[in-house]
Amino acid sequence: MLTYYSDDHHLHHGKCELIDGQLMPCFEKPQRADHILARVNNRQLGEVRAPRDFGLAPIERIHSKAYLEFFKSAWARWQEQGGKGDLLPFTWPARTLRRMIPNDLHGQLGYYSFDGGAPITAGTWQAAYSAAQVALSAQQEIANGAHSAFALCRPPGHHAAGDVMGGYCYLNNAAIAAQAFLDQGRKKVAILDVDYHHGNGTQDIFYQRSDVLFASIHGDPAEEFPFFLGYADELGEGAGEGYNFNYPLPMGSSWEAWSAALEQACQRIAEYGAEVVVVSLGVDTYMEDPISQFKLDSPDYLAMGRRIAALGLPTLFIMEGGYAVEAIGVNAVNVLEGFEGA
Ligand code: SP5
Ligand code: ZN
Repeated sequence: MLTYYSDDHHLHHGKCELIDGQLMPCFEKPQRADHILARVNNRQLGEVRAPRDFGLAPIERIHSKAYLEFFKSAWARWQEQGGKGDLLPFTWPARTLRRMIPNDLHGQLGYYSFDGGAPITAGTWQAAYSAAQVALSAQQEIANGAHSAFALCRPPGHHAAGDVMGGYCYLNNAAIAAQAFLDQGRKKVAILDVDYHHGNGTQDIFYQRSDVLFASIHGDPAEEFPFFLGYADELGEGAGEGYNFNYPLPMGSSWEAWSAALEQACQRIAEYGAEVVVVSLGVDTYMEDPISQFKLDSPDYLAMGRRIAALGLPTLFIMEGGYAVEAIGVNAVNVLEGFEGA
């Protein structure tokens, strides 16, 4: 399987995030992608290529121009103000407040985000832009006839909606790739989100559409981030009704419960008649993940890949979360090797 990867992800390295009342070093750090790349090479999964540049147009199919303009220019505005640390939001337009777009940089940052987990640093835009190009390059590989491809994206994307960042995510790489398939003539794309957290951004983007089926297996949002989306009764609306499926699982779930949900999700995808599958590949379901509460073990990821392969569909893997840095390469590449029949 071909891997697409850009060193530009190193340009994004947030300093800290608020965890349990303490400022901790960001869990979403550059070593994550470095470990996955090392494992890809180690296992000789296949060639590793730098992305092509497809420009902004395919990104603008998912994200609003205003949001992209804000994100792209935010760091420079912060520098003009003499900003020192990372750019982080601290006020959001929650219930009781108006959804204004204020003039102030931090006011706008609150408007365009849903949590304080997506710091903007000097290189964040370039890193996120390149991650989207990595996804688009791998997408192109499949459009050209490959049965599978791996987009080693960092930063991840599934929490980002059309004009909202958060949860370590800025540009929704999976959504951008899914839309590219449709724009090239495919009619039905399935997104299977196996990250520990609900892919709220992806769900929101396609919630009213039937050309993308979204299925997500994740920690029950009643107990886990992102808390405010990802419940089982969210089935899509309007034309999208019946094309959104959430499988929230209890804290502590292991492969037995997780694989039963995967089975259901795969059956939905097969019934739908998807032509291609985009997998939002997070491996924060791992038993030793520092911020998550599932109990998958490394061999389970081989079985995960085998079940996805049994769909018999062209499959684009897009890297999302996973914070047990030492094991992240083994676990992510196990899914790919399982898919390939190792
Ligand atoms: C892409 C992705 O996986 N994003 C996840 C963002 C999660 N942010 C919230 C983290 C909250 C962690 N709480 C951990 C408590 C440990 N005691
Ligand atoms: Zn996650």
